[in-house]
Amino acid sequence: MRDAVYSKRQSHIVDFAFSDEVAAVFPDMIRRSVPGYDTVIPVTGLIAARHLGTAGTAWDLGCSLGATTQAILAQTDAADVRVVGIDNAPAMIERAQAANRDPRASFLEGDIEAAPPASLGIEGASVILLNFVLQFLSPDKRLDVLRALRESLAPGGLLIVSEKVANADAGVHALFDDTHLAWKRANGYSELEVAQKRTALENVMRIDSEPQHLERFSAAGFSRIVPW
Ligand code: GEK
Repeated sequence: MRDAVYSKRQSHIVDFAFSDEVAAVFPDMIRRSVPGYDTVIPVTGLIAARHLGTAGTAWDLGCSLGATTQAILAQTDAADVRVVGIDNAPAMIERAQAANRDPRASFLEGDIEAAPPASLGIEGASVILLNFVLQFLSPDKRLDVLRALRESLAPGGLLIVSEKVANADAGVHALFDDTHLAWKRANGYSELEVAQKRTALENVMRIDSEPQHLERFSAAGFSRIVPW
């Protein structure tokens, strides 16, 4: 279904939420809004599946409709692999559960910022994925969340993170930002849709620069940090 959530002029723009209206058009919304999404998801699925090998559990946090979960399972026939998707938006989890056909996948409603990983069942994880999710957590909670996730990885476990990043150089940042908006218009979003969505996301999606991310992974105790 085509995303038209911001196509009509709104007198008051409320903060963006992962509502039922958004969940219904999410695949179209994310493909037309996030450059690289159609590459990032299958490649993270491939990396995760290779790391899992013949057995183990991967946790797809902020799973939305389960695209990453399904990308992992598409890359492995191993019967003893499990993928658990967690999201705090009920509309996403209901749809992910309804569409799932793979008995190795399961989906749970849970808040990864509020709940310690063990209370969500995340323990001894082979792989944890955060695809475009950290950017929606409170900035002051991100380090604690990453620290707790590191502790819930099995020895040799892997955390895969994909994010929109800011550039520390304001001029370069403005250039990329402008290019991103042009890319959205090229994907069929009107000037009004682009502007209204931007306002709605202002307080909800707060992005960090790559050096901030690298420093935080290090502070959270990750020993090998590799940008991809
Ligand atoms: C994909 N990974 O298609 N706890 C759990 N989930 C959360 C939280 C939280 N505290 N905060 C936000 N979310 C997906 C795409 S979308 C990215 C991820 C985007 C969830 C939120 O409900 C939403 O489903 C997801 O994180 C972010 O591979 O929309 O740009």
